Amino acid sequence: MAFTLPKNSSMLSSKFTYGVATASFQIEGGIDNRAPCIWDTFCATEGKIIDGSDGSVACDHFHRWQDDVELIESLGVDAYRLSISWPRVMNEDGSVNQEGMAFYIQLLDRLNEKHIKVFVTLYHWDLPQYLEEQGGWLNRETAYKFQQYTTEVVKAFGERVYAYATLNEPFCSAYLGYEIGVHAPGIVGKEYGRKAAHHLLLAHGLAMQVLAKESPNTLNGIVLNFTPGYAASKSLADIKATEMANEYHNYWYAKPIFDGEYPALIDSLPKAHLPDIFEGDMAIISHEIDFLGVNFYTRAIYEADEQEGFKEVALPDVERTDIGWEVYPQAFTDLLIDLNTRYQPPAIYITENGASIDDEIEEGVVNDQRRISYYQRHLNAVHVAIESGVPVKGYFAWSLMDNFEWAEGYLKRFGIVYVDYQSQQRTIKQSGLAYRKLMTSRKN
Ligand code: IFM
Repeated sequence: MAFTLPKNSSMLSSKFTYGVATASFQIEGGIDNRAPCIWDTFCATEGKIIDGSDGSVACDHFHRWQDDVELIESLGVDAYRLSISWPRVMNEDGSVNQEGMAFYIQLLDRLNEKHIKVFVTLYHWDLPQYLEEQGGWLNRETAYKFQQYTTEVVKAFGERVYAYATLNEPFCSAYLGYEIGVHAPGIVGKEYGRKAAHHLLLAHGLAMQVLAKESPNTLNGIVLNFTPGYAASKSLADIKATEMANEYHNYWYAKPIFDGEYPALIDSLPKAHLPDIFEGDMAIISHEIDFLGVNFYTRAIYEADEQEGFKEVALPDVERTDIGWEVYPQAFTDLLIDLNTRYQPPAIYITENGASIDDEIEEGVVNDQRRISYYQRHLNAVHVAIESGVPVKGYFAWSLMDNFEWAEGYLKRFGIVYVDYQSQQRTIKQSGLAYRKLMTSRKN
């Protein structure tokens, strides 16, 4: 089985970057060697993680990283996207945890030896618990702590990195973590989400200042997730509600970065829900970026709601992945064209795309045809966007391997490599083999 793309597709060129992605908390384990993070605390809170699991072992990547680099190499990728665990490299007193930093340096060195480009994400949700105790992302000071952490990482990593993303999916950190509370730290209240978002965006801008100055040779940017909203009907009310939802969930993060202002919706939100925006904040947030990382999985359908303005509804009888997300690749093309039209980003990398499927391993084979079909259609969707002029330069499959899927624990598998959590054995799925074929068959 192989993925196919039209013969003349720029995605068949070796200049197009293909990779696999992971995140620290989801794969590392090795918790005795770092300070606790908000996800350790959240996992330890009864009822927060569906299967009652945690990240203490995960894929045990902290101890198995050498084999994992071999695995990554064996897939034939150009690039590996990983995240740095902030509580592994920074102590509470602001000093560097040298052992933690050394862990990443050896990993980066090995990837460099193998000519695998390293895409580093500085924050993929594992905030040090000691910072949460000071208010976490509700505390403006956390943004400045992030800037200091970025400075230390950049100094330590030197020339080893190809691209830095400041944050992964600030929507999830702010909305899921501080507004509806289904992610760590589990805070609930409309008065918190936008405040956390503002401090996250400020942290991004402050880190961009450091990256632009101290690491001018890397591509520096941010990773945002988008779940484009579509109206449930042609009624004006549903269309307006959908615009509102898109501003609240999607453009809330992109517009400040590109345009230096929040979406117009900000004017109709209650004052108590708004962040304190200091003079100069929006200029910091809209620091020029070299690339926008786009994470895409699905779309959402909205209808008007008298109380909330908009309400998400579920379409009956549509194809869904195991996590319940609709498979709708057209939204991927639409999104990429829309982002390009609105903001003209200098470059876009698809930093995550993939499917959760209830895989089974039989005689050493994981025949994940539904995931293969998902990837095939989404690769095509990216191709169509490129043909329409969107500057997509690379694509990362989420994920390298099955891992800790946040509030879903280990029940949802997104990997192109199967992980047996008992033995920690890794098995490349059929989707992984198809991806390898696509990458290794490129000619020029
Ligand atoms: O596993 C997550 C990842 O950490 C962030 N983006 C979405 C993925 C699937 O839910």
